[in-house]
Amino acid sequence: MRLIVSSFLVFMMATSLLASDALLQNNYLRKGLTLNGKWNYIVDVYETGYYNYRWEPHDGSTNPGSGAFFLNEKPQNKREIIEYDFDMAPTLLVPGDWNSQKEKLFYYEGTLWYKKSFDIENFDANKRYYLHFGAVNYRADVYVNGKKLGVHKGGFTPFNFEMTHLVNAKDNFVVVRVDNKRAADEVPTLNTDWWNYGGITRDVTVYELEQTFIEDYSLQLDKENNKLLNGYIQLNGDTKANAKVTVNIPELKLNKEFTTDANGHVKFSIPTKKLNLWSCDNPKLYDVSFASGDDIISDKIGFRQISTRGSDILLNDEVVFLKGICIHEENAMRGGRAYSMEDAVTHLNWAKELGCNFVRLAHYPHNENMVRLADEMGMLVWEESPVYWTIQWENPETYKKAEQQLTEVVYRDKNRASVIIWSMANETPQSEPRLEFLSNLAKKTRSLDDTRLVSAALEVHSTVPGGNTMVIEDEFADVVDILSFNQYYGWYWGDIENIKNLKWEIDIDKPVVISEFGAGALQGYHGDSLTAWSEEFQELLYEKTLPVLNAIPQISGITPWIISDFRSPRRVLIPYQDGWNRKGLISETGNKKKAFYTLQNFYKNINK
Ligand code: GCB
Repeated sequence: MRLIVSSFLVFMMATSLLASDALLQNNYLRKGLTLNGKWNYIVDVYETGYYNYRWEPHDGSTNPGSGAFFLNEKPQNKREIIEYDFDMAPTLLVPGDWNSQKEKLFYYEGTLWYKKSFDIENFDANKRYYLHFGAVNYRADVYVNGKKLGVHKGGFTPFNFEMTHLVNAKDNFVVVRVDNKRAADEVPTLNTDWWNYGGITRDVTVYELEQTFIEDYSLQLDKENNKLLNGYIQLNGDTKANAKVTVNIPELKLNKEFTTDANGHVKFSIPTKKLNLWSCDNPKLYDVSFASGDDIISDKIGFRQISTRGSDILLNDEVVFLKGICIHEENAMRGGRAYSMEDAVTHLNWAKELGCNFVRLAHYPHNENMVRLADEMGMLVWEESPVYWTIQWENPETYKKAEQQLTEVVYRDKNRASVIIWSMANETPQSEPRLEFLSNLAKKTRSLDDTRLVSAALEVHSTVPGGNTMVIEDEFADVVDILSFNQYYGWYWGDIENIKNLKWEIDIDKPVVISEFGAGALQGYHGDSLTAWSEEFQELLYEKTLPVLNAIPQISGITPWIISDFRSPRRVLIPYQDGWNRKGLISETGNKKKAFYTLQNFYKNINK
């Protein structure tokens, strides 16, 4: 019994050390102290800063001289040897991946330590302090002033830790061990068609919070009644129970007070007068504020309904056709992961120029600037979980990682009107365990947010090898709200001239969105329209494919692959690829290929 109790305690200690704290809602508009900028770094291929020479982790050790990098030690006298020194080490910019900042880290996958010193101006011992990361790829072990705050895994979602007990006004330091090694049981897994950029890739911020503060809230239009707002507020802190909270929307002259329950939670519904609904043509955002005591948090929220009826997608009860394009989170022109509002402006302006009202953010959650800007621009958004290709379907730990990452992005973006689809996965091979895995993910997603649509990029097959009749034979099609599939007829298989002979036998009455098609083309390389890698071939493929897809009876949207060329280690063919997936409509130098205009023209003339 004693043994059981003590191993349980060890387990509890380990899990509480590992879990990141409850996420802060709307860190985007909360005021904070940015830790962006230069961070010192040490590349640690052999994990010297994490393990001793017997390969035992230093974690928890405060032993001076142990060699644990997170202690950020300095020699105390001229004889003392400490075999690392962050302050003598070079710097990397945060946010930013390391691959695109230092040539010798271009292909690096492994452990790298970051350190940043900081003071907290107007430090107030009566406040609470949180350290927030927009994203770190992939595993982050976070330490403040030599003590471990916790670990987070997952390269594309936010996390935060409370550090009230550790910080002071002056001379604080944060050390982060970042490890981006790919592993079979992680999400994504070993094999992807994109670059595994490592590092602290999004903003790092310190938040000063009241003793009891608003941790989370939601405010959305009811699915059926467009004069009813539903929401909740969650407080965090000692006085969270039976506390007064208010929701204020000045433009609607709406100011409501509610009282939280014993858990600091209150769920509410607020009848309103007629709302100015958010749509692509009218991306109306209301200023909304939530208050509890001295804590006031403001947001800009659009209200709209999204649903399906038969094979139609309805935005505010009107049929909408999704004129889309896929986007990777990469700024090829600067090089590296995209992270900033400027990057988002570049991508979404390209999409607007194409005539899009919809973007598929592939293949993982993108940074928050994208959805915030999409909210402002009236651009509809598909967000995706990094469950890609060959995940370990039967591993419950892998499932937990997928669920956690999806939960984190749903949590972050639930108040964004632009986001209409949660995608569970991309091109996953069929099997019973995979069906169970994805069905559980869909169930979890709907339990978190039943106001949006669920989909996944599936695959199509011909009924006989090389045949012309295309079907979706996938039981997951019964689970999703929108049937999406990727198809590469004319590129990976089939002769593009024959695409017109394809027959689509899709007997499920749901909207169909083609989540990918495309062809590689090296911008500036010209040939006749049968020459692979030429702009002309890509142009021809778009010309032939678009009308055929558009004739699928249930078609409700298209997102060709992809807005711009992106780096992929899988793409080794010189001179055409040279480390780039060339299916972009725009080159890595920002030049448009011919097919860009084919798609633009198609969207301009589409009568939907
Ligand atoms: C796909 C994948 C995408 C690839 C693309 C390609 O089906 O979903 O991640 O990059 O094909 O270019 O082959």
